[in-house]
Amino acid sequence: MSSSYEARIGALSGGEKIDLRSDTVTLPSPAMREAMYRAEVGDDVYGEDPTVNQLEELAASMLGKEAGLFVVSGTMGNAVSMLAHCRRGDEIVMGDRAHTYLYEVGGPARLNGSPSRPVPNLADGTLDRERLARAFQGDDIHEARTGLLCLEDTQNMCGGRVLSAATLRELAAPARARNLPVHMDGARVFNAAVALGVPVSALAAEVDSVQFCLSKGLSAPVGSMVVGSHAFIDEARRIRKLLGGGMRQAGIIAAAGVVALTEMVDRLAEDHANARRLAEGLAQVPGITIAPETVETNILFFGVRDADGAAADITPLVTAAARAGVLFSGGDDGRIRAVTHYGISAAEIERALAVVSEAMQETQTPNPVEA
Ligand code: TLP
Repeated sequence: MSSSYEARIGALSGGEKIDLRSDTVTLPSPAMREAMYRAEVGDDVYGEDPTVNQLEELAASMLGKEAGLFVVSGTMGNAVSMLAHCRRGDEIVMGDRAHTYLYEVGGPARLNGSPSRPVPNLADGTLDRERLARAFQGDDIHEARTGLLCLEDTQNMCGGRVLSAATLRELAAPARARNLPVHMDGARVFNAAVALGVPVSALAAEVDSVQFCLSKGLSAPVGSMVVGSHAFIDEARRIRKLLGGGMRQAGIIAAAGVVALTEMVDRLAEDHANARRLAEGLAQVPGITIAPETVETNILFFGVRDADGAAADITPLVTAAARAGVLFSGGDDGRIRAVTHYGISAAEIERALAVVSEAMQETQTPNPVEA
């Protein structure tokens, strides 16, 4: 199976393209396809899909929680978690660069009347402690009551930064002092655990619930997991149904999730090494701005500067690199994001570096007619 299969994967991923836009572009491994083909299934809304049940138990035990829930996406996992923890109208404290704040369609506000209270994220992915301490509300009748604190590990928009167990504990403390629950958007929590060299349960132990993605670095085609206490997961399951997320023979996709958790965790270290190498190489390219020492996992951001050292437009570089087959995502904040993942080799990182170097020369050489 494997050689023609690998060739087909190559074709599906665009052949020669080196796609660094996100780890969401990962394709299922041959073992995942095989497991999906062979999966035993049943009606999961009746709790009768053995493969979904296996995945939920496996996720819960790896994270050290009582129970798990298979959901369609990270966004759904965070939404069911936020709604399960909060009463209607409760405010949710989170980072101002959190995925839950920026990129989840205002879910809690629309679905639960729950406003978000943003606290400034610091460059290291943590939160401004002083602003965090003042973010909790509800003593005064003018204020919405705070229902939940959300933390993100790794912190995507800060550059895949890792929050250790001790840091999570420290950030959770103001919520704990008020007896409030803490949820982790752990879309990439396995990257955090691998980078720290600790079991993922050590990070999960600092929070009440975790959402993590099977379909990013772990390379499953679909799905995320939510884990927490039995009572929390019972409520989350009801909300998943409300949102239309009660799937039926979902074992077909859960089977890939089981492979993701049993075979794809340790290899994340390769993605981290590739990201570090990419960052170090980029730092050598004239006109690129990057701090390679801040690259801890599989995400890095970099910028472009002009001859005077001022931030320059990233569009010419992103466009030229794409023409040469290297895809980055260009943010509207003037930064380019690169994400390493399953399917990107060390050799492809070297090729991407050569492409960036050439593209920089091309885009930064003054036009001789105008000069
Ligand atoms: N992140 C995607 C985009 O939406 C930005 C990416 O390419 O990084 N939490 C975090 C920290 C995430 O990075 C993402 C997706 C999610 C939640 C949402 O997961 P999905 O896409 O499965 O809904």
